[in-house]
Amino acid sequence: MAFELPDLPYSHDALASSGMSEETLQYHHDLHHNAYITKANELIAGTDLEGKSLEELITLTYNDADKQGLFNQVSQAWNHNEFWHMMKPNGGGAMPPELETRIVADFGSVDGFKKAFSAAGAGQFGSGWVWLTEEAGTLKVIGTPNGVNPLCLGRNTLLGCDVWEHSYYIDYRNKRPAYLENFLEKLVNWENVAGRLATS
Ligand code: MN3
Repeated sequence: MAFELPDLPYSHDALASSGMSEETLQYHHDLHHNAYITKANELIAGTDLEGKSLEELITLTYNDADKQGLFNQVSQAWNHNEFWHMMKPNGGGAMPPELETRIVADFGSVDGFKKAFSAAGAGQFGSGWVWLTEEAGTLKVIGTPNGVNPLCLGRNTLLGCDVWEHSYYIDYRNKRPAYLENFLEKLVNWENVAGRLATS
């Protein structure tokens, strides 16, 4: 069965007062995210990859030089499926205590984590993502190019922020650090992050 564009878990204007406009979500979800899904379906149709999940396709294509076109589409389809749930209206604020304890243990402080996340996101050259993931039981921040995500590296995905220009150019123009700061302070759904940590 072909992949379908999932609805946003909130209305298109729900994040506007938290620093992500209705116009950004119209472009980013309805056009960009939809394009990844449409192109993935086109590349899979009629091949022996039909019927596989996005997660399976990401793992299968990541290291296959002949399938990078498909990898780009399926990884970006999955990344955005997850990304919308990592934000919520009036997000940010305090973390659930069990998550904060882990963050403080591995980054020294919540502020230390935010600085590491913002620096990795701002420092990712060109298009990509910044992630919070776990490596051998320790929380880590990593930046990845294009559609690469922690699944490709055999790791869990706790939080991700899209740093492609299409994610911030309407609201922040060229100011990626301001977009990242707003993401951490006003958009992140920390309960979602804590839930991922508890089940991964
Ligand atoms: Mn995007």
